[in-house]
Amino acid sequence: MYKNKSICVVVPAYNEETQISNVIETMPDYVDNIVIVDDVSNDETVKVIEQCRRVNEKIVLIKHEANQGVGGAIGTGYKWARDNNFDCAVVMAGDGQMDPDDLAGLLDPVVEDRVDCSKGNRLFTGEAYKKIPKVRYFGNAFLSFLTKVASGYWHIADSQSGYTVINRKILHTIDWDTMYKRYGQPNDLLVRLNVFNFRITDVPVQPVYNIGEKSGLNISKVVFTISWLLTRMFLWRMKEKYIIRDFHPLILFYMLGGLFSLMTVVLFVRLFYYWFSTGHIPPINALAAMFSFMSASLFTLFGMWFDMEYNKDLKDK
Ligand SMILES: Nc1nc2c(ncn2[C@@H]2O[C@H](COP(=O)(O)OP(=O)(O)O)[C@@H](O)[C@H]2O)c(=O)[nH]1
Ligand SMILES: [Mg+2]
Repeated sequence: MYKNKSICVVVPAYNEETQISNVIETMPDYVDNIVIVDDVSNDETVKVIEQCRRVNEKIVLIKHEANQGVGGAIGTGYKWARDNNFDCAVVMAGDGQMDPDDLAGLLDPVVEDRVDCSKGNRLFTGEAYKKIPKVRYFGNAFLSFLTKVASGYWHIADSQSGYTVINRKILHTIDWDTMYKRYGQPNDLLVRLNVFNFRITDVPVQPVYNIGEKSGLNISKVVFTISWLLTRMFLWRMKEKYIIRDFHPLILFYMLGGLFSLMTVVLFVRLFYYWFSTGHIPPINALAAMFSFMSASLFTLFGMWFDMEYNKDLKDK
């Protein structure tokens, strides 16, 4: 128990035979249960966990029958926490990249009911730029920007950090079976939380690298799949939040922004085609392309601004 709230830590683990025992041993005492979800690891992960379980009765081991990916494993853990009536569910990786000393700081805003969800942010310390490999750092920055647009949580950054705490209300509201099953899970969850107006805050945590972890993530591949996921989730959120639950004019701004963006592309392609085939640009064509570009940027920016305004209270005050 932490400040009278029961705490369940969900640990997704795939081929972590060298790392998992350290995660278990360094778990703070106030954690009530550690639910480790193995995803058909093909090394000795399960054996190591079973050994630890003999001396540590807080451990619950769930074994998937087929590999579902890290998001699928987190969903399984959350459902266990929900069905066992926990107050808070935490996610910590099985490779030891989440510092247990940061956990109390993440739990505080949730157990004090200032927010419904808190998330670790590794960028506050300034150390991150030195510690996180560069390709990942910039991939993360790009995805964090897209996640702001898609989720409407403009005050949240470092979207790829999976170190999170959620409360009982979230556990019982979100449909965990439909949550994204692979590396885009943190992004998917943020968009879903926004539709239900859950409050969320970022808490500074330490970036942990070079402790023997081996990442299964290929950043150049994941940037494309998560961008596509975020595009779909953005459209879904617009429908759910601003059409079904409310009718907000920002939807018109975003729609006009999209329409003019499409027109801008068509007009610029036409312009270059003329340029290359005849050697000159008809002024009316150039004017139309520029007008279309300006309208697209303005409408889109206004859409974003309204969205930001609508969600500005969903944070720790
Ligand atoms: N259950 C499960 N866990 C996974 C899977 N892929 C990764 N993980 C776990 O998710 C955590 C983060 O994965 P990792 O590859 O280290 O991602 P990174 O730290 O963002 O580079 C680690 O604890 C992995 O063991 C999977 O397919 N299933
Ligand atoms: Mg890792």
